[in-house]
Amino acid sequence: MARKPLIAGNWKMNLNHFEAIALVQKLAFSLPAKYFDKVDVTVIPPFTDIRSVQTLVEGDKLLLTYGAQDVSAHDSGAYTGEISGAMLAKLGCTFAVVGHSERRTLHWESNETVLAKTKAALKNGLTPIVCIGEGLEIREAGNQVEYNLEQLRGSLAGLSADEISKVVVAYEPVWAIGTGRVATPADAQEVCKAIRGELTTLASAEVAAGVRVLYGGSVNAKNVGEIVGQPDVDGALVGGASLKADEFATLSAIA
Ligand code: G2H
Repeated sequence: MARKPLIAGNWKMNLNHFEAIALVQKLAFSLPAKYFDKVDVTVIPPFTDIRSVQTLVEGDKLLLTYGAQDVSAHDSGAYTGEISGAMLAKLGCTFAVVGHSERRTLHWESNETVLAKTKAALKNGLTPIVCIGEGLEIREAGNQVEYNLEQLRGSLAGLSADEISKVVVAYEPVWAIGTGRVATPADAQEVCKAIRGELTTLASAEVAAGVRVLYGGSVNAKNVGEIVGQPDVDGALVGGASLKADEFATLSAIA
């Protein structure tokens, strides 16, 4: 099954309302509609910028989509600081990132939490971008495949094949995030291929063939071509380079 590449720009905790508008306007100018025939491009702003992005995307009928960097596992109620899947869906979000390593590490999110958030996203019609990835010690010990598959199984535990068919998986080795040290295309392919194999076991070969598996970690306009050229890498989750309109547009066009 042909998988359309997805380039997702994770802005992390950057850009205020005005900067968000300026970036999306530049992207709209640099990414003409024809690009969207071959690649899906999405931006993942902080919660506070989502409404600004929505206004531009809907007002100018842009083909760019957008999503959130996290979603609450809860539906509503006394959860101070949380944002629900229903709220994000109401703002027109397509995606919700779950289990980014910065949430797993800095906010102690377990696979169980990631699974609950994945379910909350699916329940509200959002596509979860489920992130997994090994630290440097695991990589140096050569245990990266086993470690990532364990995280994958934990983060998708008990989901039906139909639910799994609706997720995007992002492989982001922690040692490559924001460090400028990108995985080699072969490193990315090794783990992304193993992820697809595991999806066959968790769901079916048909589902596994359709799920998009992204690579993330220091992706830029120079290295994106080789990485997404790998047979099991279907796009990229881009951090730092997604804050620069020219570079993000260029790398989206290459993907
Ligand atoms: C990994 C990635 C975006 P960067 O976190 O999710 O960030 O491209 O800055 O390494």
